Amino acid sequence: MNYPVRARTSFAADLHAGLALTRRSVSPKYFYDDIGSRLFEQICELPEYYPTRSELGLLRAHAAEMAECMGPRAQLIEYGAGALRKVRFLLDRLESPQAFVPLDISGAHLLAACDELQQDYPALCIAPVVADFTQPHDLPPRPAPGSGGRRVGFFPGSSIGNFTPEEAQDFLRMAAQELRGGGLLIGIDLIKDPAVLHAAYNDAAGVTAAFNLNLLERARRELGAEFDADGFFHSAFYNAPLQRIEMHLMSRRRQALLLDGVPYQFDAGQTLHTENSYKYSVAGFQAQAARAGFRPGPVWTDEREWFGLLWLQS
Ligand code: AVJ
Repeated sequence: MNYPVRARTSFAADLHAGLALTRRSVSPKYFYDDIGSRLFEQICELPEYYPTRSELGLLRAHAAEMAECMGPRAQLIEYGAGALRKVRFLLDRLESPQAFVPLDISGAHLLAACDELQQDYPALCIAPVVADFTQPHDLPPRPAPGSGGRRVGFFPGSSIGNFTPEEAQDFLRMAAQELRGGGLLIGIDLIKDPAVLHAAYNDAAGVTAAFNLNLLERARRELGAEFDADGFFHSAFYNAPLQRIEMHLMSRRRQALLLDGVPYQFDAGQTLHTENSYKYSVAGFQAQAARAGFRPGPVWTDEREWFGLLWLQS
């Protein structure tokens, strides 16, 4: 395994900037410290949270066709790697992959997952990159021109749902360049009954609430932020006109959150917006990807059409 490439993040600077806005917000990428990454894995097991199960079902059933799209000797880039569970279905079917390159912002988590993967795939070249993949990042060199292998991408979990349409476009344009001559296998959460969506982000066990609140707890742990532990609560709802779930941390009362000595006043009911999770139609997403330089390819969806995996040719 190669030595990972390190990148810095700036939680403190971004949190200050987000708290200074009229509509306070912070990037959901800051959910994923070690505790947050673990909570997210718990979310994926929840009965109400269908995306992970739906996508795993699609991978189980169709990984051979997906691997076929990627071709032999592929260099497989995974954007936002997490626990590295889903990619195993592809690795089991890929013909002599050249390398597997998982990118993730959570370093400790990524390296632990790579160690585990390496044990089960001892011959696989794993080259992890600790980086925010929305920012310029290093990658290993492309497969040699004569090798017949292509650089291909895997972006599962509907992680692209966290991006605004403009950010999604930026990502797709970057990926189309980075993966030119190959393609991208991407998971998207599909537009559906809002009641189903609501339940997925308001689970009965309260894991999603803990995941959301961990963002503030992380600010307390890492940045020394001061606030009442019970001063904020989890709020998640479907914004139908914008086709997205919104998650917020809502203040129960008038109070101040203190960050580096700066007091940020919250009124009762005022929120810190922590996440958007956009839902797409297959045709709508393909049209957007086409504007970024991808040609639409095969599509796999579950029976209820709740989740889709799309192959996009670059
Ligand atoms: C990892 C962004 C796909 O939007 O469903 C799950 C994150 N947030 N529950 C999603 C999440 C609350 C998840 N993504």
